[in-house]
Amino acid sequence: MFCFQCQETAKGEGCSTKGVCGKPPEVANLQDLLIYLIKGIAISSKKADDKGIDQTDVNKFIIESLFATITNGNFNDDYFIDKIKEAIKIRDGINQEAALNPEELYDCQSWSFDSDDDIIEKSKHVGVLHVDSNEDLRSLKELITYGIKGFAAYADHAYVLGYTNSDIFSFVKRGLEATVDENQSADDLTALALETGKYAVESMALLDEANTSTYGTPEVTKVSLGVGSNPSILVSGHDLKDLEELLEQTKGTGVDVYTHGEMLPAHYYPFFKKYDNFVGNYGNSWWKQKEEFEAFNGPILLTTNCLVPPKESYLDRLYTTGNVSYKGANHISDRKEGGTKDFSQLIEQAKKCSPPEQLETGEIVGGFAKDTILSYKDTILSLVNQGKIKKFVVMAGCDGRFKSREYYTEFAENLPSDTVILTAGCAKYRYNKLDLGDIDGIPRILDAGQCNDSYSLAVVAMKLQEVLELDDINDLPIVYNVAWYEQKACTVLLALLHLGIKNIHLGPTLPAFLSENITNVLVKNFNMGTISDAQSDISKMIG
Ligand code: FSO
Ligand code: SF4
Repeated sequence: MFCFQCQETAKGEGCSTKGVCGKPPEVANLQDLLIYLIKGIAISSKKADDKGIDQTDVNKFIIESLFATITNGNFNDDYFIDKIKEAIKIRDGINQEAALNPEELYDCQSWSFDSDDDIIEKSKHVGVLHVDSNEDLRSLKELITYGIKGFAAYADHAYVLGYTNSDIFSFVKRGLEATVDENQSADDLTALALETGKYAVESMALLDEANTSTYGTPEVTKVSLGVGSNPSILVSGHDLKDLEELLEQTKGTGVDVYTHGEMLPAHYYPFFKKYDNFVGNYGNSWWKQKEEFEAFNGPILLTTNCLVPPKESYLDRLYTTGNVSYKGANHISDRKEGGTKDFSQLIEQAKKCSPPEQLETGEIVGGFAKDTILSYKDTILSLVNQGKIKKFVVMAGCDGRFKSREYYTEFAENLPSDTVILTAGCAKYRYNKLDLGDIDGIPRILDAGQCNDSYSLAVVAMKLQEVLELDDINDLPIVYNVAWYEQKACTVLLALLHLGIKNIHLGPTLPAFLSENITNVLVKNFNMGTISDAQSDISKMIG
């Protein structure tokens, strides 16, 4: 195996024996093979689009498959073997319907497998290092692929809520095709990486529309951190539709529901406030889940990444759904057309469990998505004009388990009192429980929501640029200190670059998949850099 798609990759170079995330080598290889086949399907499906053949099911298969290979999502080799078999059927179906000649398309178009062992053997020879020997081209191709994986996740969430955009699907196919096109130069691929950012913005905008149209506009909300005395279910991941159906099914059962990790922002949506048993947030970001799931005592539902390979002690209480899977955990099947998922097994198990052990008390405040922040626009501009707010610091992105991430707590704690943090994603857990106070009523930490709600922060920046009549978005009093971990953060980064934002500090380390030359291109064109120590960075960024 070889995988270097996330920030925690072994030695900052690549995982080659087993993932630091716990991904077994067999699963890593099978993910490589699935991605390889998906690239072939993208080529065929693009041609079928051109012939006017309906590709709705194929589009869905492509985005779900890409999403399933994101870090910390799916650790189950059987899942990927099934997906690979399905991919072969889908590929042959398109080629037949569109009368395409597989020989002329891509080498994997003519592959077929006689057995699972055959699939496993083939999967050992299609990894990123086998496919491209030029480090710079490989680096750009991986940047594009990870950017597409990231926004495929957002497109999938929007899809589940009934929102799609054909331009996004078209770009997914065009982008994936380019990553296997030997005629693409480094310049072509660099342009395509920035174009990936355009579709990252569109996907986040689509998901924002899907979420706000379905669940209302996020509001400023206090979320309880303590626990009650009822048996309970914990929901983690990012999928709001799963949460909706779970809340509907737990109504009146005496079972409470808590959010974990990236589900925290669900509390900000008006729709979910009607459920009396939706009581609060439990624990922190994804990497602390082993202790927190143990202490929760009740069933835990993982709707998307980030899953950490579980301890035996709570495996029987762990439920996966969607494209999350772990051998030995329970799995809730997908909803049938027009139906809902069936969470009765979790609810029945919850009734037999003890209430959660209390980890914290108190509450935190969030819900500062774009409409809320912009409703304070006049107050904020007046505080900026009076010099009471000197800088906004965007600290969106992901959290991670490495000690180096303590930097972000130290950075937030030591920021001058005339700065305001804008955050989204699980990066927030490094500082969202600090008491940083407020500036004339504006809290110094404004949480917009999940990682995809980084879109909200970009919209706020664009709106402020317009109001202040600035020619360049980089003239705003906003600095960017973004933490990344997995491929959704790659998509957020590409989105920011597409919007012309420069001087982004990306940490705690730069991606291992970027070669020195490609890193230099980003430094030269966007003045992108990484972090050093908190105090020096504060002096450098805030002045
Ligand atoms: Fe975090 Fe995990 Fe949301 Fe990611 S929970 S790391 S960027 O999945 O998607 O922020
Ligand atoms: Fe390693 Fe990250 Fe890949 Fe997991 S996802 S195998 S930690 S690079």
